[in-house]
Amino acid sequence: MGTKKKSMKKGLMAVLALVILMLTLWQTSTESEAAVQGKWIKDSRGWWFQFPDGSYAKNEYIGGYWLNSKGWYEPKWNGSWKVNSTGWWFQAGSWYPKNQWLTIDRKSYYFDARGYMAANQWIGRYYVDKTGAWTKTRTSTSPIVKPATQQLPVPTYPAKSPVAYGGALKVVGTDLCNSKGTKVQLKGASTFGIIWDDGRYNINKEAFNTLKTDWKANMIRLAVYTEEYGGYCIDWDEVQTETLKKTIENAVNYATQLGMYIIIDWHILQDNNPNNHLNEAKQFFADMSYKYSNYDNVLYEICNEPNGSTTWAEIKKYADTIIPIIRENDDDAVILVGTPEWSQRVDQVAANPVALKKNVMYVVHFYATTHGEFLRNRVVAARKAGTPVFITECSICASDGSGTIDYSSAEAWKKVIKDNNLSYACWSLSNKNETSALIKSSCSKHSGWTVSDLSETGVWFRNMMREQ
Ligand code: IDC
Repeated sequence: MGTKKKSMKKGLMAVLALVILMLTLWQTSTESEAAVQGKWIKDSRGWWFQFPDGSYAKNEYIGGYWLNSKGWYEPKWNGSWKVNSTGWWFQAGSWYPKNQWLTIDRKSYYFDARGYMAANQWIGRYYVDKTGAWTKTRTSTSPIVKPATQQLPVPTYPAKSPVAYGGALKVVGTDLCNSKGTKVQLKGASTFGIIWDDGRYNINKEAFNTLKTDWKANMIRLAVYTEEYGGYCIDWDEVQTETLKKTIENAVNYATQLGMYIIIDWHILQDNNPNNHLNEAKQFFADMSYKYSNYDNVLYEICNEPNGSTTWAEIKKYADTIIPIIRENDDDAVILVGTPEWSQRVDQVAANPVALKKNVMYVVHFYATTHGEFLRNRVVAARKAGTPVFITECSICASDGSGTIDYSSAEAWKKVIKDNNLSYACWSLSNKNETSALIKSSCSKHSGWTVSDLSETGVWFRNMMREQ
């Protein structure tokens, strides 16, 4: 019995040794596979590294050894990767790269101001993946429209917030999904015109937080009018344009700090056709998409409500101009495209959708008293035909933003929204004396609204958001 046990033990040891040997061999072979192809060569001047195609390493690290601008190995710069709880960096003696690119083992890495390796973000025109290696460059060598903004680094969202859960959104089939591909519903409120007194003071972090915590909203839509009074395309003096830009920046910051999604809405209206301010739109979306290319929570609505005689073909032409500009800077942000007749013709899209379809949705707006069954049917039919639909603006009164509320039409819309898991933003976060204003005109608070501070419309939407 004793000897049998001993020999069994011996056998086990032999197997174990074999496994260890195999593992070691496997590891060495994968390591050598991962190593840079080429060979070290020594001549009278010193060491250099030659690649299989005959060229040689210059201004880069190979296996921790620095090859200088002439291609010679410089022993004093020997370096290696380091990691701590914040991230990775590369250390050579007391030196480490900061605010710069560095080529290490044939891959380009970017190191931020503190020296940490950047990952999953755009650095100017270049994208670094999760390993930190540069993987792609903006589509054209010089941008279609040069952004006049600074690019911001990847922000942090509060734990357990909607954006911390949802991440970068994507469109799968006709549905809006989170980064893992599970269906999501964005719901929230649209601001009033961002410069208008009846709503501008409600653009503050506490107000957004009231919507988030009390209404259960996960999104804000920011109405940047283009041609109406105070619009972005109106020839105002410098200071006022700067005020608009600052308001947009503040709003994005508040939403980001709360972990909410935010739609930047190019609110065309009296300008009928988005092509009327094409140049301004090109620059605006180049600026925004560059500035926020590292923000997973920003969505772009490129034309609120084309109207008058504007056709879908004209809107598509506009969209096919603006979308590539956004895509140069941000290849996955969700883009929302308005439709003819004040964004009611989602039914016209399927026959001729935009060219770059990835993460694009089409916009429908409803005002329940004016827009009944016919528009609900269009929404359902459009989805059946393969068109992703997003309701970026709606209310339960008439389409002039006032008049009476049609509760039964409103309930029917609620059902369509629920049945199709549609995302929606209600109009608007203002206390103007009109039915669509969510706050009573007698209420002068700019955040922390209680139910008694809300208009009938406000109460209805708050209930709906808390329910679904
Ligand atoms: C309305 C505002 C109103 C303002 C007007 C300016 O509610 O106070 O005077 O704009 O033209 C929309 C538009 C939205 C409208 C809203 C109500 O997108 O800008 O806001 N509406 O008319 N489409 C349908 C209704």
